[in-house]
Amino acid sequence: ARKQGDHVTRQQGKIVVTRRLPEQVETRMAALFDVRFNPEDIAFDPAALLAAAGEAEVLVTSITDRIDAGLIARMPGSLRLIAQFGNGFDNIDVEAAHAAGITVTNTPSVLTEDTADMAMALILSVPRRLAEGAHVLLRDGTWPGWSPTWMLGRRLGGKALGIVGLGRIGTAVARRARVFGLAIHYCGRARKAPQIEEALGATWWPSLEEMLAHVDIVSLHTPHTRDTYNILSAERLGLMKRGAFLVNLSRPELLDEAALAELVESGHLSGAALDVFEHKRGVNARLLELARANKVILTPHMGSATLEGRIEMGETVIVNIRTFLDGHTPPHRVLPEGRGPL
Ligand code: 8YV
Repeated sequence: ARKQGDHVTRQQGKIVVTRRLPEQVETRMAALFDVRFNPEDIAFDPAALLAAAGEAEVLVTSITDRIDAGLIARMPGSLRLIAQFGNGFDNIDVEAAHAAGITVTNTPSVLTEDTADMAMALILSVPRRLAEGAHVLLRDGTWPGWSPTWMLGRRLGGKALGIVGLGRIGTAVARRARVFGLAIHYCGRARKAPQIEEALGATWWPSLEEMLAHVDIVSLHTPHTRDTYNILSAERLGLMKRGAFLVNLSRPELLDEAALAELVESGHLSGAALDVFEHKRGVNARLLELARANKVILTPHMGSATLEGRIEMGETVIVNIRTFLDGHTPPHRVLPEGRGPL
């Protein structure tokens, strides 16, 4: 039987990892634990995982690995910890894990700044027509030459940015955006302390609907939970200002992709920059078509993808595992309670 407090020495820790991790992380983990990496880099195959699991005490997962109640029930009885290599953990049924006596951890903080950098890059990319100008025209040799009327985008300074979720990443985005001259607006579960609002120059909106109707750019920085699923529904997206645009580096489940495509197609929204898509379904065909027409910028879930960030995520996973195997509560334990409505 699994007991949360059992003491196990580090060297005995049997770990199974769902996929390959950056070399530096794998080397470090292999030096510390008895570890097996799934040789597949991209695909997640529950059957292969179960076959590789052996008597694993720890399972290391990533965002596209669906660790649902059914899989948790079929994992070996030795499993006591699911250590997510990532900040978000909506791929894991934390309630089912908890009910089975399995602890869950994640790697917050270490990817905050990298993700905020990418958010800023995407916020800049739509109004300044970055992908179209820098990538397509020169690469394809379709640039007719410079003219004062050519490639006119829209100025970022003076526009209003609406941040949905002013948590760690949202705050890091606000700090950057302020330097670019954007007025910061936000909504979220709770209003921030006056000194935080003052430091960011941030204006709080108790209603998401009202904020959407006020801002020029909407950027999503809230996790995907039962309560945030489809918060940007067709109806709410329709409230956005004419000419506004949307940035999503969080989770695809937060918004209605078909409605977003329609609003860009109709010209109501000037565009969108999306880093996340429903992994199983792939990219929505209409959004892909809009990307071909340079109305939408699509990046393949690159928000936190820096070598430094990945190494720090690996270190955080290792700290969580070692602390747990030493019989203590890991620093980044995730609890099953819902995070509550936005
Ligand atoms: C990474 C992410 O792809 O951490 C998250 O929540 O969405 C991404 O930054 C992920 O960490 C890798 O598992």
